[in-house]
Amino acid sequence: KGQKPLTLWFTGLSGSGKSTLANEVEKRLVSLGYHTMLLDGDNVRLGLNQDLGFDENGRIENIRRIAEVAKLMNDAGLITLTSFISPFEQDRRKAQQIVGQSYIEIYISTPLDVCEKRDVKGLYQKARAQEIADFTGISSPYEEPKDPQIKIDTSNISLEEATDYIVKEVLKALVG
Ligand code: GGZ
Repeated sequence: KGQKPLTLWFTGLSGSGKSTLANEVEKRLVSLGYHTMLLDGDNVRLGLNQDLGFDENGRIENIRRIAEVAKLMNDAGLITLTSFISPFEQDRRKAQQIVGQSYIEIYISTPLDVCEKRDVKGLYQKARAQEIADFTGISSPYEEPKDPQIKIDTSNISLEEATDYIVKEVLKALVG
């Protein structure tokens, strides 16, 4: 089916629900007949970007390369979903420039205390114990998006509700 390429740029803290939601949104789009590509830590940080760490320069280069890949995927006609913390405003603006008009920012605004309580991977505990350096929200900043196209806090809603909301907003961009 003919489709307009988009890059759905998920941003938010570790544990905010980005990757879970990006996965669900992708499934929903695929079931509607769209062709997609999901970029996340598992397929990018462990491969293409395995030379990069979590200091400021590592994150800047991480985001730049992801934006370039998203653009290539868009050029191939795919809806790209990216799930990275992308903590710096300047880098998100650069990503938007690289990707161009197809860029849609989705801020998963689940607050730090909720993310820390979830602590799915035990990383916040390690960061508090200073076993991990430069941990976003603890020892490295997260600059809140000022004007995201879509914003959702997953603290008090189900995965299904959050997915429905994002998909509804994305479909507006796809048909509009
Ligand atoms: C933040 C870190 C760090 C540090 C490892 N700070 O919850 P996760 O595990 O699966 O997601 C986090 C992921 C963040 O990588 P990104 O590529 O999204 O970050 S950025 O956009 O800022 O470049 C977390 C894990 O990697 N992780 N060390 N110090 N998250």
